[in-house]
Amino acid sequence: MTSRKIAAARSHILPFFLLGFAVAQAQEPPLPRYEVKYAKSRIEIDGKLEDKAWEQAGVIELIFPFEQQTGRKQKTRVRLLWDDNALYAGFDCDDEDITAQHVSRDAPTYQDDVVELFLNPLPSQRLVYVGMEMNARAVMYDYLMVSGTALFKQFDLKDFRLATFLRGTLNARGDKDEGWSLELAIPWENFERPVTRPKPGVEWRAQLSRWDNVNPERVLSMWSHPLRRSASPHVPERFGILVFTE
Ligand SMILES: [Ca+2]
Ligand SMILES: [Ca+2]
Ligand SMILES: [Ca+2]
Repeated sequence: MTSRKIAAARSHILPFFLLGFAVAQAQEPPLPRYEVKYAKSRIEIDGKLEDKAWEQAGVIELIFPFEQQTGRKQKTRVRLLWDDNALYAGFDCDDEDITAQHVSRDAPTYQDDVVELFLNPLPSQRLVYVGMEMNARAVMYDYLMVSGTALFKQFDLKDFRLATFLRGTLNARGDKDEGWSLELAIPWENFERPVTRPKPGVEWRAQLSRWDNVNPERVLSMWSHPLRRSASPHVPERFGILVFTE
């Protein structure tokens, strides 16, 4: 093709390309928002979401963004709360077969039945966020993620409290379990300088996710759709918005 023909072809292609782009923009689902309410009473971190305070919190149900994953789609409900001391997360997982092998801090818990919380406490930047991947045995894998590629697992959260409660048997594959739940408290000190503990109206960014079932039936469910074909939750520009309220 001569350069003149290419230029002519481009002049036809360009408007269609722009149209496609505009359609893609219009269809992009908005980022989900969640009101993190102030806990009016004490939360006991025992893995059971039976504390009075949890009744105040709105419920997020994770979605299944990846059509190529054909394993069992088991539901997960997540709640968040805060108070002067900490951010609280409660995950409630339906699960017919609870499995988790890893038992030590920073082991690859993402290979187990695991729930994940990614927190960006400084939404003016998208370079760095804190990742927490917690399995059904209440084992924490925490790290700083930088640029979506460099994962610093020597980063350790201070004084967090974490517990799970299993409604079923762990790693006993022949029976039918009901599910498991997880409670987490993260003291605000972990984010201080440059971030301070939130005041009402402050917004942070976050993703919530869960890996479930055993290979090759692994299924990833999430809060905010990552708009990617590959099953990875590490898409910080698609993190949802947390709004702290009274
Ligand atoms: Ca509790
Ligand atoms: Ca760590
Ligand atoms: Ca499972």
